[in-house]
Parts: sequence; C-alpha cells; structure tokens
Amino acid sequence: MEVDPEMIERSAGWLAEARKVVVFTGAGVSAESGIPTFRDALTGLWENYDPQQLATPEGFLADPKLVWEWYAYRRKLIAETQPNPGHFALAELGKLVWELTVVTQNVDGLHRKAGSRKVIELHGNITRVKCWRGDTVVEDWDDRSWAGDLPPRCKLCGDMLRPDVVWFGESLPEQELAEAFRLAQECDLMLVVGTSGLVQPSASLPAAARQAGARVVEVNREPGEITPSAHLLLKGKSGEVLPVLVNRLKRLLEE
Ligand code: BJW
Repeated sequence: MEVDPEMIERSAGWLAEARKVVVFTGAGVSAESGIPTFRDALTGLWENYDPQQLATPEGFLADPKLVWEWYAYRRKLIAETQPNPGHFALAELGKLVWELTVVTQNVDGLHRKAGSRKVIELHGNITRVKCWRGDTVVEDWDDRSWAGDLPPRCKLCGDMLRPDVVWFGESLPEQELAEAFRLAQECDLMLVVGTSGLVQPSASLPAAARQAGARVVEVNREPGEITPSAHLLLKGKSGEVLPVLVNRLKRLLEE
C-alpha cells in the first residue's frame, strides 16, 4: 500500500522543525521481524491462551512451568529475529534530529540491535531473568541444565527465576516511567508506532504529549485507541512507512 504522500510531507516538515522527539513503540514495529503482536486475532501471542494465565504474577504462581516455557519459546524466537526496516529507519532518525528518545513497550531489544542509542524499556526485557523473591536480575542461569524442573532456581536463595518483564498488576519500573512522562511532556513531536494503546499507564503517553503541546503522529496499519490523540495517522506497515518518512526528512534537511 502506498503511503499518502501529503501526510508524509506534513509529518516530515514537522520533524524538520522539532528539536525534541519521542518515538513511542509497541509490538507492531516488530511484526515485520516475524514477532507476533499480542492482540492479533489470528496470529497473536495470546491466540491460544488467556493473558491472565500467562502474564500475571498469579498466573505464574498457578503454573510456573507453563509460563516459563511460554517465555522460553518467545526468547528463542526473538534471539533468531533481526530488526526490520522500521527499526533501522528509527535509528537513522535518531541521527537526523537534535534529541530523540525511543520509549518502547517491547521486550525484544530490537531497537538497540538496530542502532537506536537512547532507549527506555517500559515493560522490561525478555532476555533478562530475575529472582522471584529478591527481584534482583540474575546473570548466571541455564534453561537446559534443569531438565524436568522448570523454572530454574536462583543459585543464591533457591527460589524460582522468572523473566524480567512487567506483568499485569505489576508496577512499571519507576525511573523509566517517570522519565518517559517527563520526555512526553517536553517533546515537540511524538511518533507513535505500532501500538494498540490498550495497556495503561504506557498508553497515556501520547495524550500527555499532546496536552503539553506536542504534535503527535501515529504510524499503524489501522486506527485504534491512540488515533484520537494523534494529529495525523500514517496508515500502513511501519517497515514501509518509516523508511519513506525518514528519507523525505533527509531530503528536506539537505534542501
Ligand atoms: C502494526 C503492524 C505493522 C501490527 N506496522 N503497526 C488504568 C485503566 C484501566 C486499567 C489499568 C489502568 N492502569 C493499570 C491498569 C491495569 C493494566 C491495564 O492496562 N489493563 C488493560 C488491558 C485494561 N495495566 C497494568 O497492570 C500495568 N501495571 C500497572 O499499571 O501497575 C499499577 C496498577 C496495577 C493494577 C491496577 C492499577 C494500577 C502493567 C502492564 C504490563 C503490560 N505487560 C505486557 C506483557 C509484557 C511481557 C511480555 O511481553 O509478555 O506488555 S501486556 C502486552 O501489552 C505487552 C505490550 O507491551 C503491551 C502493549 O501491547 P502493544 O504493544 O500495543 O501490542 P498489541 O498487540 O496490543 O497491538 C499491536 C498494534 O500494532 C496494533 O495496533 C496493530 O494494528 C499494530 N500493527 N502490525 C504498524 N506492521
């Protein structure tokens, strides 16, 4: 699908004027890397499971092995994926504007892998593991050495290990969340990419940016919860829209 040239023109013009830019991303930005989104009815990550069973502390306590294995499956999938043109375009954008921060809900680490420098991870990172009891990140663990007894155990206290991600009902990392809202309220432009905007408190960032006077540009395959907070929607796949937008900005800056 061709991206609306007039919308690209307006967005690139706004980016050229902006000094502080926040890029707020969700699972859609990684879809073209082969990582399923959460809420896609046909291929989404929760297609065969109830999210309450997999992504809550209560779900983990009820069936720790199931939850560990679901994350182990996703960890392996993510380890085999590469950033897509959308991630690379955002890394490139970081070199073109005065100040840019990527605030992501994704746990896949693909923005850093693509070269984005300043990245705030609001929902954790799936490659890290922490101790259920101590809440401390554990470096020394091995999935394979625990045949039959999953999740693996913390070598210091013997309690279960769990992925270092934020489950429903858990608080987001305090410093990262405060920094994300501060940046949202100070930026001139927020680019919102590939999120359904259903999960709070992260989903309030675009409205916070707009209320504080920023321009908000959304990139998504379809309109959603964020669209009313956006000044315009660049409709399409982020791996196609973002390279076009960044190339247009580059040419504008050269003129
Ligand atoms: C494309 C594309 C392409 C596809 N190109 N686009 C206030 C009101 C109501 C409820 C709450 C509230 N405050 C807190 C809550 C409770 C809860 C919540 O929000 N519930 C709602 C579901 C109603 N929030 C919490 O519990 C949070 N904690 C918290 O607030 O603590 C304090 C508190 C607790 C309890 C009560 C009150 C206060 C924690 C939220 C943690 C979210 N964790 C997860 C799992 C992370 C670990 C893991 O990966 O397993 O984070 S849930 C899941 O959703 C994941 C994502 O980061 C997050 C957002 O999803 P995202 O990224 O938007 O993905 P999708 O699939 O939803 O959307 C994909 C989008 O991409 C779509 O729009 C597509 O169209 C688009 N797309 N292909 C462009 N190629």
